[in-house]
Amino acid sequence: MAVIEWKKFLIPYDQAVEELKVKLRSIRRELRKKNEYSPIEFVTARVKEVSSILEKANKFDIPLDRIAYEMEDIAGIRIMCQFVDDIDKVVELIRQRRDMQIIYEKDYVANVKTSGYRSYHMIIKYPVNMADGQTEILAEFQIRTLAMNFWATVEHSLNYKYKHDIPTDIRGKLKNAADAAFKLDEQMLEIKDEIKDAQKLFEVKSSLVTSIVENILTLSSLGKIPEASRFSESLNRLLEVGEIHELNALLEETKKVLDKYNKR
Ligand code: 0O2
Ligand code: 0O2
Repeated sequence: MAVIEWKKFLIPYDQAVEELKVKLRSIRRELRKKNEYSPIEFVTARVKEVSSILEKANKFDIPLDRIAYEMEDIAGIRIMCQFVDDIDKVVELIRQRRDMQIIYEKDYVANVKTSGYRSYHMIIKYPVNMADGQTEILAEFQIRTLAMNFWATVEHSLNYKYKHDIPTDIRGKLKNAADAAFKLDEQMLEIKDEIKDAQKLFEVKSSLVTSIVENILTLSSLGKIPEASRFSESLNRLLEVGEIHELNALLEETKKVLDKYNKR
């Protein structure tokens, strides 16, 4: 049987996981900066533990020298979405990328597993530039909603606790919980526009408040304390109940006063 130097073997996987995490989080950051909706809510990733790799190789009869080719989830990236239809958008984003190659996809959202598990899986081939040249590794994307993730995480822990032999009554309860998670996703989709509007409103307000605070700080640093205090008080009054047009008006006022001093 082949002997594997695990530390060395896992280096490209560690690197791939770090790179993919950054790349996917950047999509979110870029869209948010442009004030656009991001179908990606958050991203986690991990390299499989050696003990789990060995366990899986044993279970599926994978010879150790075939692990890199036959075990597809040594590098695992999980992408969480707010709404079910965001999953399709993320899948599309990944399909369009030139820096990875899709090997195959498994749609456990349309084809729910008997356990109740739902997620969209994509297996990709990803090139990693190492100190001594390029190598390619396989990685698994799991794309799911927050509700799907909550359920899968709980079920995963229970499987671990009961060594994949969850008692029937708990299995039944998990099945009910899976149905509830499914319904929650459906209901969230129904009020999606309302939720997105509220989130947008929050973002617009918070960016207005940030600009006002910056102007107040500039006024203070110019020694214009009475104006700065007056604007601070107005801002405090608007913080909780202020409408967008009121915050906008306050921002304009601070700009006018700042312009006056800057022109001098
Ligand atoms: P487990 O086994 O669930 O207890 P960061 O600080 O976020 O930049 P960090 O801390 O290295 O980086 O990793 P991050 O993003 O917190 O992600 C680690 C988590 O990945 C794991 O936590 C899991 O929640 C998740 N994860 C676990 N298994 C898988 C998997 O099979 N596929 C994917 N895609 N993600 C997985 P733990 O506690 O390390 O792991
Ligand atoms: P980990 O790191 O413990 O999560 P299979 O024999 O069908 O179960 P296969 O063929 O390797 O497994 O691929 P599949 O079905 O696409 O599953 C790959 C991964 O999806 C699993 O990795 C899990 O992370 C997740 N998954 C699949 N089914 C379930 C499920 O019923 N419940 C939960 N919680 N997660 C699931 P591993 O190998 O379990 O590793």
